[in-house]
Amino acid sequence: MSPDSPNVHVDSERRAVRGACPHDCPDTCALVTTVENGVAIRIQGAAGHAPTNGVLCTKVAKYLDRTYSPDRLRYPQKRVGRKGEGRFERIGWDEALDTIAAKLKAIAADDPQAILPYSYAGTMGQVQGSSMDRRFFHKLGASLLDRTICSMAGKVGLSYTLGASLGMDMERFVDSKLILLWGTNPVTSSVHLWGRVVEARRRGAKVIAIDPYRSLSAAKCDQHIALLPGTDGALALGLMHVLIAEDLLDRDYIERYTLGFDGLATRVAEYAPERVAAICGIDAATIVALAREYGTIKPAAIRVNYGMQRTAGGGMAMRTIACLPALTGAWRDSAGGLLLSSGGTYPIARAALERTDLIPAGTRTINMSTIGDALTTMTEPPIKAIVVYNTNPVAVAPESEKVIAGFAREDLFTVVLEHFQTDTADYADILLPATTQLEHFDIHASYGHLYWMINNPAIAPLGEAKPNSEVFRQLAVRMGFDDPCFRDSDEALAQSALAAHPDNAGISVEALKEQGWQRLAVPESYAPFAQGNFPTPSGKCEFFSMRLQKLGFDPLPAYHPPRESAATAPALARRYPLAFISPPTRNFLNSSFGNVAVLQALETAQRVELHPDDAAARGIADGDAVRVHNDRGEFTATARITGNVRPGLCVALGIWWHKDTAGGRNINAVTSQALTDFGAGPTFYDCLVEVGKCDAAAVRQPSLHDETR
Ligand SMILES: Nc1nc2c(c(=O)[nH]1)N[C@H]1C(S)=C(S)[C@@H](COP(=O)(O)OP(=O)(O)OC[C@H]3O[C@@H](n4cnc5c(=O)[nH]c(N)nc54)[C@H](O)[C@@H]3O)O[C@H]1N2
Ligand SMILES: Nc1nc2c(c(=O)[nH]1)N[C@H]1C(S)=C(S)[C@@H](COP(=O)(O)OP(=O)(O)OC[C@H]3O[C@@H](n4cnc5c(=O)[nH]c(N)nc54)[C@H](O)[C@@H]3O)O[C@H]1N2
Ligand code: SF4
Ligand SMILES: [Mo]
Repeated sequence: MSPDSPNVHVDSERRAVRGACPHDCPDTCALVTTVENGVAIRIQGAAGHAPTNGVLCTKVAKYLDRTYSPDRLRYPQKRVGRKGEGRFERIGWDEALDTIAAKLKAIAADDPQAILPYSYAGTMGQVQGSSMDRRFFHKLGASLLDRTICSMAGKVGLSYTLGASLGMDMERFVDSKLILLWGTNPVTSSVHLWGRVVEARRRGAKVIAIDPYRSLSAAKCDQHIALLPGTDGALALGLMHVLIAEDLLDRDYIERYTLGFDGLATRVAEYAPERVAAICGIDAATIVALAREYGTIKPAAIRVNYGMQRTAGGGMAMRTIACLPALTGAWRDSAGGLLLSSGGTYPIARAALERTDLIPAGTRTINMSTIGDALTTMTEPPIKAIVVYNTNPVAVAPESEKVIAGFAREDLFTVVLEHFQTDTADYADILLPATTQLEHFDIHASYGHLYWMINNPAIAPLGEAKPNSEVFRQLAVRMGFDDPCFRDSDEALAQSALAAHPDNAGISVEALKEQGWQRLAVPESYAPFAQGNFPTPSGKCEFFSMRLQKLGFDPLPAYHPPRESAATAPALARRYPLAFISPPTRNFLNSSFGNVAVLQALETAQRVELHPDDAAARGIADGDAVRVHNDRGEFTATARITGNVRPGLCVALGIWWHKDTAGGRNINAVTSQALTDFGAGPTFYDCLVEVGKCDAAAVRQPSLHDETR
C-alpha cells in the first residue's frame, strides 16, 4: 500500500505515537504507531498496557492498509447520480458546509425535529463519538436518537439486577477455576479476554461455552452446551432451580446483599431441569451437571456478551443470568462473578460533554434499530434530513429492504461522514471525508477493561479529511450558534468528559497524553460486589425488582421466549423452518474492514453454515450457491455443510457490504425490526428462514473494492 506522501506533513524523525483502538470492541487496545517522515509505517499493540499485552487482532494489525487505502474518501463530494448509484463529484468544504447549513436551516425553520442525527460506535472515542456532534444537534433541536442497535437489551436487563454495567475485571479471569462463556465468542470478538481464558485453563480452570453455534471459541472449550437460540433465560432459571433445590448457595451472601430470595425460589421451582431441557433443546442431565459445577467450583466467572440478548427475551435473559453469582456468592472473589460490560465503571460527565441542557423540552426520540420504518412511515414530522456518521446503517440495520427504501427517498436530504464509500455513503447527497484514528485526537473509556486511554494523532489528515468534531464545529458557526461551547477544542472536550469522581482521581488529559493510559482508581483486586454495594434502588442484588413491577413487567426473573421459533410461531416455522443467527466474524468488525482486500480474502465470501441433515433434505452440497429467504427478503451465500450447527439452525458470520456480495444483499435482508423486551433493542438472532439451492450463474459476481474503485 503506498502512503499518500504529498498529503502528509514532513517530519524527518522517527516517532512512536501512543493511541487507542477506536473500534466497537471490548478490548480497547493501546496502540503504538511508528511514524517516519510523516508516514505511519508500523502499528503495534503496546506491550506495557496489561489488557493489550503487545498484541493486536488480525483486523487492526491491517489498520495501515485501511488508513492508506486508495479507496479512502479524501475530498467532500456531492451526489450526481441517482440515490444509491454511488456517483459523486468533488466539491470544496465551503460549498459542502454551506449546502448542509442552508438545508438544515430551511428544515429547522419549519420543524427541527424533521432532522435526525444517526451515529453509532464506528469510533468509540469520547470526542469523535459523542461530543460536538451532540451539542450541535441538541442546540438545533433535532430529533434525539435512541442508540439501541447493539447492547441496550442486555444493558437494561443487567441494570435491573445489578444496578449498572459493572462487573469483573478482565485481568482477573486468569485466576477463575470455572469460566462460562455465555453467548460470546471471544476468539473473534475479544481476543485479549480469550488470552486470559487460555491462561486460566492452563492453571486448571474448566471452560464451558453456552452457544447455539460451535464458534471458534466453543470448539476450544472443555464443554459446549448448544442450546436453541433465545432460550438462555430458561437455562438460567433451570440452573437456579438446581442450585436452590440442592442448597448449593451462599446463604450469608443472599441474606446480606440480595433482595427477593423467597420469590425467586418460588419462581424457579417452576423450572425443573426436564422442562428447561425441552425448552432449550438440551439434556436435563447437562443442566444438573452444570448447576452442580457452578455451585461448587470457586471462583466461578461468567463472561456473558451481547450475543445472547439479540432475541425477543434478551433483556429478561440477561437479568436472569445476572442473578446467578449472587446465589452462590461468586462475587466475593475478584476472580468470580460476571462480566457483561465494564462501561459503567467510568465516571463520564455526559451532560457537560454533550450539553444535554441544550435539548428543547419535549424533543422526540427515534429508535435507531427501526430506522427502516422510521424513514418510510414516520409522520409529524416525517424525517426530512439525516446526518450519518460512525455507522453504516444500510449494511448493519435490520430489514435491509425497508432501510434501503428509506435511504432511497428522493425527498430525504442525507449527509454522510465516512472513511469509505460504504453502502450508506452511496445514498448521500453530501459525502464528507472523515479522519481515521491515526489522524485525530481522542480519549477512550472501555467496555472490557478499566483504563482510560489516549489517542494522540500520529499523522496529518489524508487529503482534506476532517475529524467529526471539526465538521460540527464549523457547521455550528454557519448556523449562527454562538455559545462558547461550540468553540471548545478537542482537548477541552476530552477534559470535560472526565467527571470529578474518586474513581477518576489522578486522571487527566495531560497525564494520559504522557502515559498513554491510566487505570481507574479502583483496587488492583477489583471485586465490585464483594460486600454488596449494588447501585440498585435497594442497594442489593435485586432478584425482585420494584422498578420492573412499576413498569408492568414481572418483577421476578422469568423466561421470555423468542418471537420466531417452532415453539412460539409454528405456522411461520412451517414455511421458514430454520432458525438463523448472524454473529460477528473474525476478520471484519461489524461492516468495518469489509472492504479491506486481504481481510475479504480471508473471509472468502458470504457463507451460510448448514447441518448435513438440513442440507441433504434440500439437496444442497458443500459449496453450492444458496438463497436464504423469508417474507422480509433474501440473500445469496455459499453453503458450508458443517457439524458446527445443530439440525434446524443455520449461521452466517459477519456483515458483508451489500454491494460486495454475490446477490447484492447481506444477512440483514432477512433480519427483523421487531424489538427486545427491555431496552427496545434489535432482535437480529430471532429470525426464521428457509434455504434453497440457487443457480450460481444467475448470481452476479462480487466486485472487490481494491480492484474496482
Ligand atoms: N472480530 C470481531 N470482533 C468484534 C465484532 C466483530 O464484528 N468482529 N463486533 C464487536 C461488537 S459491535 C460487539 S457488540 C462485540 C460482541 O459481540 P457479540 O455479538 O456478543 O459477539 P460474540 O462475542 O462473537 O458472541 C456472539 C456469540 O453468541 C452466540 N449466540 C447467538 N445467539 C445466541 C443465543 O440466543 N444464546 C447464546 N447463548 N448465544 C448466542 C453466537 O453464536 C456467537 O458465537 O464484539 C465486538 N468484537
Ligand atoms: N445481522 C446482524 N447485524 C448486526 C449485528 C449482528 O451481529 N448481526 N451486530 C450489530 C451490532 S452489535 C452493532 S454494534 C452494529 C454496528 O454497526 P455500525 O455502528 O454501523 O458499525 P460498523 O459497521 O463498524 O460501521 C462503522 C462505520 O463508521 C465509520 N467510522 C469509523 N470511525 C469514524 C470516524 O472517526 N468518523 C466517521 N465519520 N466515521 C467513522 C467506519 O468507516 C464504518 O463505516 O451492527 C449491528 N448489526
Ligand atoms: S478491534 Fe479489539 S482486539 Fe482489535 S485492536 Fe481493536 S480493541 Fe484490540
Ligand atoms: Mo455491537
